[in-house]
Amino acid sequence: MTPRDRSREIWRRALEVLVGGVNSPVRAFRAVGGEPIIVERASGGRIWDADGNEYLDYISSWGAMILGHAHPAVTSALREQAERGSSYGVTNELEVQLAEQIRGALPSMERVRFVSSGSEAAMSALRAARGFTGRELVVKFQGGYHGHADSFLSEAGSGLATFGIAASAGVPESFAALTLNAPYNNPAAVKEIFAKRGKEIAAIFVEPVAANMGVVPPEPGFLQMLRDVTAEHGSLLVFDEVITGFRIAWGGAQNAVGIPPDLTVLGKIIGGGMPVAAYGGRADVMKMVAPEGPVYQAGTLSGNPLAMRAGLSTLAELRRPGFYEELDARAKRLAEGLTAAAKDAGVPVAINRAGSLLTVFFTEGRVRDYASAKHSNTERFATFFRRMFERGILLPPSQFEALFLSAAHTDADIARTIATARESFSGLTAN
Ligand code: HOZ
Repeated sequence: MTPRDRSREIWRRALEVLVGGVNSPVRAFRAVGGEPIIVERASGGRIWDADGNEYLDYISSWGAMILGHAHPAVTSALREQAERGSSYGVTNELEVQLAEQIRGALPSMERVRFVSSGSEAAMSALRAARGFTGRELVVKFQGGYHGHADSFLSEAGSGLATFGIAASAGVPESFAALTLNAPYNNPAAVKEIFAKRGKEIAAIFVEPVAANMGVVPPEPGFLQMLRDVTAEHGSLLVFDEVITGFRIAWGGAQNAVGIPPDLTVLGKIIGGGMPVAAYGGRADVMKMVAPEGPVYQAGTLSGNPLAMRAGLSTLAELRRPGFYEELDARAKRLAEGLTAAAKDAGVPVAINRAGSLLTVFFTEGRVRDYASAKHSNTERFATFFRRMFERGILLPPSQFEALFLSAAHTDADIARTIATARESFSGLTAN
């Protein structure tokens, strides 16, 4: 590692001009201490800071870069499209093609609407659910994260979990009262909420594999129970697949579990690194959205042609036979290696994995919901993070996020990560 002088100088300027030095809070590294990485460039599974230091990157743009950075197919598609115009503000065939690809992969998405971020997609899906049902309440899960719209900012995961923000300021109390939180993987709690207020509930929003309190897979029967209870009460089931879409399987987690939601929220991978998200689902529900219906939602850059090209070229790579099997096999090796390394060092950890998503929780017990995730020793996590970082491995800078493997991470990268973790676990319980 060369001294991070230039990075430090840029960070100092960032603090003067950007809020907290960043454009999204989790980038500030506050939960792990030290100054954050300032990126100069990225390629494959690697990222370089402003001082030329190289890191193996397991943030992968929070999952968007499943092919790795600057994949040649995506880069050349972007280059070609840039010559043809970067924004039209009117309809283009690329939007139709990407929607067709998505519907082909996720048949529950009978109609699709593209937007520019996962937050926008989740917010819009909730508005459509409220418009369709004529109901106001939404049920979400403690530690779940559906972006930063007002309705989703209580007991939320991701940055709120990282910074210990129980509920965001600035959300009117009357809005917050419309959101009901249940513990993840707890069917009895959900049934109780529905028994009391089922007729008022527009929708349940759930990550089919929770990945914003760290990775917490659903227990057998949990998602089916959500499907059943929403159907029984005339509410909608909304799967937030911003992280799991096209990651857990071709299409998303709903294909892996065989449970079709009424609406789906997608983001990250479908944009191939460009700002794209989508919501969609049952045609009768999506018919509520303007111009077909009275639920208004719009966007100048929605369906942006550069973003559509990046998404189309990414999905084409994911269709390669064996893509998910190979990625999962490497993630399994990584999880097994980390488990063994922690055990040998006498560090109690719970490692949760779903496909190529994984989290090393620094806790003794099983992690099956937000309460158990919060038992983690976050100081120990921070020390582990810093040791890995100093040795050239960039992990997500929070205990409550997923590590994202990409297809660009090689077997040698996995072996190096495990060996580095072995060094970093050593003596950790002394902290
Ligand atoms: N939604 C991302 C994963 N939790 C975090 C990205 C961000 O907040 O910047």
